[in-house]
Amino acid sequence: MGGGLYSTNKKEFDKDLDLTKLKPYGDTMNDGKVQVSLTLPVEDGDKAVEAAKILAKKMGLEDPSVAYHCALDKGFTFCVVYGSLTHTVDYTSIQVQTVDVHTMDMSEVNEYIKDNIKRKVVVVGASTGTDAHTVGIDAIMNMKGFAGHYGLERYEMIEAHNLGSQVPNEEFIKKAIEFKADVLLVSQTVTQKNIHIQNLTELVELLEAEGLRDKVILICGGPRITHELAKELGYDAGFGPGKYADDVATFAITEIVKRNKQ
Ligand code: B12
Repeated sequence: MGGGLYSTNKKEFDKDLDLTKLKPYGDTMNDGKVQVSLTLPVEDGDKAVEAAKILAKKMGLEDPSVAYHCALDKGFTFCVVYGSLTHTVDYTSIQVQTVDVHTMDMSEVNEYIKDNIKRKVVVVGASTGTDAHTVGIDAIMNMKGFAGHYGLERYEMIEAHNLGSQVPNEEFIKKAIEFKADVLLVSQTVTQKNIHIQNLTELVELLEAEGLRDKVILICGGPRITHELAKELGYDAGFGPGKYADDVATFAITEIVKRNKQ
C-alpha cells in the first residue's frame, strides 16, 4: 500500500481520501471492505449463514458474504463475514488521551533513575480481585519480558515485586506498604459485567482511605484499558495492548521526578 511496488501510484490512491469521511480500505480507496467474525448459538447450515448476512446488513455492511462458517459445537456456528461498510468516521474530529512521553529503553531508564532518583524504584504489581489472568502483568514485570522487551525484574534500578493473580485489593495494599512501593501496577483482563471498573475503583477508594493515594504512582493495564478510562477512574495512567515494560517504566520514573520537583 504505502511503499515498494505501489509507491509510484500513491498519489492516485490518495486522491479520493477524505479524512472527514474515513472508511476502511480493502483493495481501492473508500471501498469500505471489512471482515467480521461472529458466533451464532444455532446449528451450522444455510439458515445460520443467512442469519449472519442479515445481521451484517444491520451492522451497516453492504453486499455481505459469508467467507467461512463451521460448527464450533452442537448448536453453535462460527462465521467469517466479508462486506463493505457503509458508515464513515470524521477522523479530523477525533481526540484521544494518551500517555505523552518519549519511551526510554532499559539502559536509559536505569541511567535516568541513577541521575534523578538516586535509589532503586520499588514497583509492586498484581492482577487483582478475582482476575486469574497473569500473562499481561508477567509481560510487564517478568525478567524475560514480552515481544522483545525485557520486563521490570530485569532493570538494575528497579526492585520489582510481582504478586501474581487473584490478589485482593486489601492484600495488594498490605504488600505495597510492606515493600514501600513507589509504583503500583494493576492488571485487569476480565471486563464482564464491568468487574474491572468495580475492582479498579475499589482500589482507589481503599488507597485514599489509607492516605496512600498521593504517595504512589498508580497505573493500570489490560486488553481493554485505555489511558482515558484509567484517568477517569483516578489512576495516573493506563496501558493496553502494544505497551511494554519500557513504556510503563518511563512514565513512572518521569512522573516521580515531576512530582518531587513540585
Ligand atoms: C490465556 C487466557 C486465559 C487463561 C489465563 C491463564 C493465565 N495464567 O493468565 C485461563 C484459561 C485461566 C483463562 C480463564 C478465564 N478467561 Co481468559 N483468556 C485467555 C486469553 C486466551 C489470552 C489472554 C492473554 O494471556 N493475553 C496475552 C497478554 C500478553 O495480553 P494482555 O493481557 O492484553 O497484556 C498486554 C496489555 O494489555 C498490557 N497489560 C496487561 N496488563 C497490564 C498491567 C499493567 C500495569 C500495564 C502497564 C500493562 C498491562 O501489557 C501486555 C503486553 O502488551 C484471552 C483471549 C485472548 N486471545 O486475548 C481470554 C480472555 C481474556 N478470557 C476470558 C474469560 C471470559 C475468561 C474466564 C472468565 C472464562 C470462564 N468462564 O471461566 C476465565 C476467568 C478466570 C478468572 N477468574 O479470571 C475473556 C474475557 C472477556 C471479557 N471481556 O471479560 C477472553 C477475552 C476470551 C474471550 N474472547 O471471551 N483465560
